[in-house]
Amino acid sequence: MAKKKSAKPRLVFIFFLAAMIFLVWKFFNSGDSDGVYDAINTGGANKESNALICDAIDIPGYQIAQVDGRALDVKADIDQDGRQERVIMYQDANQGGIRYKPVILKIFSDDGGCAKEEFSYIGNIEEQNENEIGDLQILPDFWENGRQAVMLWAVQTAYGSGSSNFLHFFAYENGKYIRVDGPEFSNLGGYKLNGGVVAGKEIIAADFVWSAGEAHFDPHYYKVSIYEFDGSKYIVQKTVTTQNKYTGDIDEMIKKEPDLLSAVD
Ligand SMILES: [Ca+2]
Repeated sequence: MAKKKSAKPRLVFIFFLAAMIFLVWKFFNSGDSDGVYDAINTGGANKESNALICDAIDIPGYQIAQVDGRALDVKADIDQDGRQERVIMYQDANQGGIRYKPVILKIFSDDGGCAKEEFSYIGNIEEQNENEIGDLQILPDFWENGRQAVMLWAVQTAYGSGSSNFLHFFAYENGKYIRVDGPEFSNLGGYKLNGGVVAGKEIIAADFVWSAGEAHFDPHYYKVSIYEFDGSKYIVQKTVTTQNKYTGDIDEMIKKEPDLLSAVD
């Protein structure tokens, strides 16, 4: 009777031990790459193909650009789907201080570390090579449509005394990323977002007029142009030449000559 009873608990114990060994083995074998992809692809779609569409952030020969020590690698929900995109500005990695290659802007969706390239802009328009960067900013509700815009101030320079400057704006509309070009100005000129709360509604651009006898960096008369956004592009509303000479500060021009802004609207 005692023998009959002792066989069953032993079998139960062996089965229990085998189950524990299996669970421990399973635990230590779950941390492989499949586990990582599971974490990335929280949507639960075909994980094999999703894993393959992660895009490289690095561009050979390029580095992430910096302006005043600030890396131009920012997160913002540009397409307003509730998830942040990663906006990265790249510049030629040439360390000699001279950059020949055009700047590149890329927008990635960034789902738990799996970057996917959604948009790319290469700074080479109308055969002009934008090889340096003045600034990159994310601007909220830029055109009063609730959407953010990425503003790129790109610069074409041969590292002499002159340069050409270009403003580009990128936003997401009707299912795709769009580019809207703003004013162009020289290195002695400048721009001012003058739309108030709706920053992109109006932009003032100023550029110098070279008069006889003036040196490059002397004060100049300026041509001031008012650009207004018509819903899809910027249109010059008026251009006025200043009465006084300036060094390029638009606020100073407006303060001294408020008439520059009149007759608009
Ligand atoms: Ca988004």
